[in-house]
Amino acid sequence: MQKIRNIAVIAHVDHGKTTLVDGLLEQSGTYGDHEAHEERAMDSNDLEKERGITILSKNTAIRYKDYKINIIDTPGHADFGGEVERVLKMVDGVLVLVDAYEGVMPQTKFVVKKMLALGKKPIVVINKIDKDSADPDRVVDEMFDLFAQMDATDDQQDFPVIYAAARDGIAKMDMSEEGGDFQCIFETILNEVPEPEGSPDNPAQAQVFTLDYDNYVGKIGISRIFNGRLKKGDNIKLAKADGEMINGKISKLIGFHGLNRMEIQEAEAGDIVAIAGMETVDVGDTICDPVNPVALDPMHVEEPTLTVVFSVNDSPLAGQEGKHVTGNKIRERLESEMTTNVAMKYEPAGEGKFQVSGRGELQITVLAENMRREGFEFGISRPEVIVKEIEGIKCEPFEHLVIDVPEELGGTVIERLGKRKAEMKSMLPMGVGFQRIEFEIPARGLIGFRGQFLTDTKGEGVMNHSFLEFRPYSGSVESRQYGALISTEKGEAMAFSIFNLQDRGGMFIKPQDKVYEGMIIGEHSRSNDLSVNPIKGKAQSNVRSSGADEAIKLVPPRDMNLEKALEWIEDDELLEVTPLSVRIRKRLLTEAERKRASR
Ligand SMILES: Nc1nc2c(ncn2[C@@H]2O[C@H](COP(=O)(O)OP(=O)(O)OP(=O)(O)O)[C@@H](O)[C@H]2O)c(=O)[nH]1
Ligand SMILES: [Mg+2]
Repeated sequence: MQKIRNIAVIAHVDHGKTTLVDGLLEQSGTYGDHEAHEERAMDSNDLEKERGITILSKNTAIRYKDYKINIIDTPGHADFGGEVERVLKMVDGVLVLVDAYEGVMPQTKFVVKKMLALGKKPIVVINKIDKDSADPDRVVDEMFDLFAQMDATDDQQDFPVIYAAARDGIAKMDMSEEGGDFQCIFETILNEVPEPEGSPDNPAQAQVFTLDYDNYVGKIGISRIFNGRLKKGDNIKLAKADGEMINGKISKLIGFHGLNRMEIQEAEAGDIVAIAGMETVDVGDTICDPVNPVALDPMHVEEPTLTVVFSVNDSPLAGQEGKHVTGNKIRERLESEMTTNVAMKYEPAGEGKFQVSGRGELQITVLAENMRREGFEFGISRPEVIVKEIEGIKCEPFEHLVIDVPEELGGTVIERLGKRKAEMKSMLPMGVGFQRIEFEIPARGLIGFRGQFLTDTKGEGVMNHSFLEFRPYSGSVESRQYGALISTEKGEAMAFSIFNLQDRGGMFIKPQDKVYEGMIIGEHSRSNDLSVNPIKGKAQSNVRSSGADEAIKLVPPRDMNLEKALEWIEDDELLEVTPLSVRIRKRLLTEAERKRASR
């Protein structure tokens, strides 16, 4: 039997997982001599590269001595936490990274809790020790405390600690050592992570934990083989979550090595491979021996907590910038998304309307962003949390929120969050004049909070949150404080009118931008909506003006990207998303309609 170790790399967002995997690939000599590779090589899709975050978990394999180490890099953002949970079932040990300054963050808690509950063996990596503000001793203590709080077993609590500057390829077991490289990480993996259980001689059992799609071979299930052998061409039975058994055949078997995937003929217990040939394959399905089919425990797929409505764009500018604009096209696209993205759900919601649910705003924006790049044009409504009934009680999702703010601003932020039904749990000084405040807050209270928070803290505050649980509904929370500046006209915005409007609030548009009646062009500095004319040119007059008024000084417009705009809008507003623009509008475009509706 092959010597294998299976590990996942888990952590809070940005603590350096993908960078560490770069180092593991590099220092194991997995790359060929002339193989080109970029920084954070595993973040392979466009959005991941642009945003510098991991969206999908991905696996790779390296050789170290005579071992094969399968590594799964996971996303750290809370919206993708469900995926981490599934990945954890596929591995025997984990590298838990934690930033040497930031320490334990909401998603650190989330992933550590899941990992401990599944009985995995942790190796703690204190990363970014090169930072000036690094405080590795404090962070090690925080990890010990966290493990203890979360009922780690003695064996888990006795975790090895590695200190690393992953970006510089440095790792060591002792802070006092000079230099150091990733040898100690490889050795610790070999020594601490249990070898896979199961036997190649048992009837085959493999479980699918991620789906992929390829135009040539169709749906692909990335799977961990727990028992037996799988060969290309094998007949198998596919055990579904509902107990159904479907006959299938392995048309292709794909192995991983570094950044490459290659066709292989055979794989055996303990390994992680991609399997093609089963059109109905889903996450959690077991690929079984056809004679002796025994399904593995189905996998828990996290429920969505947030929902929005995608709709056919019906603004006056509809159809001018997009390629795919019809309800049919949008429906097909959403349906195809759902075949590989198990964490999201979709259902039709009336003529030209589609309800899309997921784990958070980022997950929804990533889908919308991909669609607009593919040429789609559509509307999106304000995100709503999913309310559900548990034992007869109306419940809503709650989040664990951690904010780091300059000390003098703590009070302001606490007051704001109070109005959003947050409950403060702790407050600690963080050194360098910052304090860390932890809250529990209904997810509803967080919608639209980020923009406010960044303004309140002049961009210095940092906030992080992750899903806690469903709890009884907490009543109404404060929403947006300011009204909208709404265009009364259709045409192109004029510098002169924007100049005159800018003391009414913050503008979202610049001269020459297209506007229409009912489009929102800025945020009013008061709480009510205000209708304005942004296309008025300067009136001709006989009075000679001095040269000075030619130099109109415009404040740069606020950049309302998809995420910011989605957080900003209210129930009676919509986003209009096209490949070229993100516009904000009132659902009802004319003032008369809005007046009628408000009666
Ligand atoms: N100073 C310092 N920065 C690092 C180190 N390792 C990673 N970084 C930086 O931290 C940032 C995040 O690194 P990533 O590897 O993308 O982090 P990640 O954990 O994979 O992030 P997500 O996948 O989005 O959760 C990047 O800008 C890295 O260059 C380190 O050892 N020291
Ligand atoms: Mg990453």
